[in-house]
Amino acid sequence: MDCLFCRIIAGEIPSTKVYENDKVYAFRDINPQAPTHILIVPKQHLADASELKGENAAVAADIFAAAAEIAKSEGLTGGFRVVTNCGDDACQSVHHLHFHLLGGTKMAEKMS
Ligand code: DGP
Repeated sequence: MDCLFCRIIAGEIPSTKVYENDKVYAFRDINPQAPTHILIVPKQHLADASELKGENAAVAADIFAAAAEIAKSEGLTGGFRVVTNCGDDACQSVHHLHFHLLGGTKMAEKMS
């Protein structure tokens, strides 16, 4: 298994877990870009958001259901942002689908 996030999900590499269910694992980003910065990843290995189609479409629902729960447990009452980077133009660096959950501050209106 040479995927970093598969190894984190398997517990082979330590992480600060904030949420887990049978489909989803979430942990704090090692390089936070907001007061709250959590990575939400499907346990199923998908490379990126371009694979969220057909039989994988339910993965997106699982991720956003987890995001809403985590935002509540993290006290993000002012709101939050969910971002996924897909491919080189978006600077995706880990090729296991993941969503950044950001919050705890007023974020920039511009996203690129
Ligand atoms: P992206 O650029 O969208 O592929 O985001 C990858 C994120 O993963 C980046 O914000 C840093 C984070 N990250 C990379 N390696 C590790 C790690 O070993 N542990 C944790 N907690 N986060 C990591």
